[in-house]
Amino acid sequence: MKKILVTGALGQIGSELIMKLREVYGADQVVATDIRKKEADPVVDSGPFEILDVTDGNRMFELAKTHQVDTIMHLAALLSATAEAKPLLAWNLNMGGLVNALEAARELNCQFFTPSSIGAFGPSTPKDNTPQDTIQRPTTMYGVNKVSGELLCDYYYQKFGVDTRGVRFPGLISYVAPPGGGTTDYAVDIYYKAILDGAYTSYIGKGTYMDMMYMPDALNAIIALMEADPSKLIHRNAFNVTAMSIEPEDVAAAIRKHIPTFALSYDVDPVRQAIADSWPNSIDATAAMNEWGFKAEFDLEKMTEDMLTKLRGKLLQQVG
Ligand code: AKB
Repeated sequence: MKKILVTGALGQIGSELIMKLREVYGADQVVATDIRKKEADPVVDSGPFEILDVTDGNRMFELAKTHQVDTIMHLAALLSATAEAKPLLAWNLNMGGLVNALEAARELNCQFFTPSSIGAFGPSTPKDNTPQDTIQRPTTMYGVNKVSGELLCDYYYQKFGVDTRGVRFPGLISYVAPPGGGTTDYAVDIYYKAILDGAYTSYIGKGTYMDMMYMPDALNAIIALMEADPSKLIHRNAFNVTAMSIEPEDVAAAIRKHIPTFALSYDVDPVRQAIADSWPNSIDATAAMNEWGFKAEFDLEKMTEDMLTKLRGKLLQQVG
């Protein structure tokens, strides 16, 4: 990776990935793109930024060509709950954007990364320690997009030799940019509410286990996979990665070590609960560990301490 174009740069992953990539590869080497531009945003101000609607394949190609990139990281996509509310938009944006990005990578001979998700699994998938290679019959539009995306990336590698790589991300927790429209978002919201109100009402029910990961581990995973020796990669796209399998009570207990009076209650949203119920309780990341050395540094306790400290600082800054 020498010069990288990133789509969805102002989203939850992009906001932090851009800054990390600029730190590692140089500010001018990372072209951030998004459908909108934010004023006074570090992503916009710290290096090249271009407006890009990922459904516009010509513009995507032109931008990648003009900036002479050798790597495309395609992040722009609707998350699971929004995709369920707007399935046709999700198909058009998630699949249209992906095929445009893959085409640009094919024509310009770029290395390629796009994230899949635990959403690529469904109710008939083994729920515990879900294997890397297993049944994938998701029942959500997001899941259908993710499985199709995994297959499409495999196809571009096998058919055209595009160096496609990807992971199946669990819920990602971070204090920088909030996620939007995901099923796992409760695990971010809970920290904001713990600091601001000392209490949180969860839309995901008690005892619902899902995999999660802290953003610094997710960023390191992306770079490690992209830098990995290709001869060692058996799976290439859609590696299971995870740092913890947790339910709302686990997060509450970790928060109470810092905010003892924190109160958790429930008002379950049937739509997001149904999505969560169709996903694994925990996934097996052995293939990622063996093939490219994946390792997560943050467990629930370490993440909670860091998250509360950093979020407190951020919220105080916003008030002051
Ligand atoms: C979502 O909840 O939609 C995402 C995901 C797990 O892909 N965070």
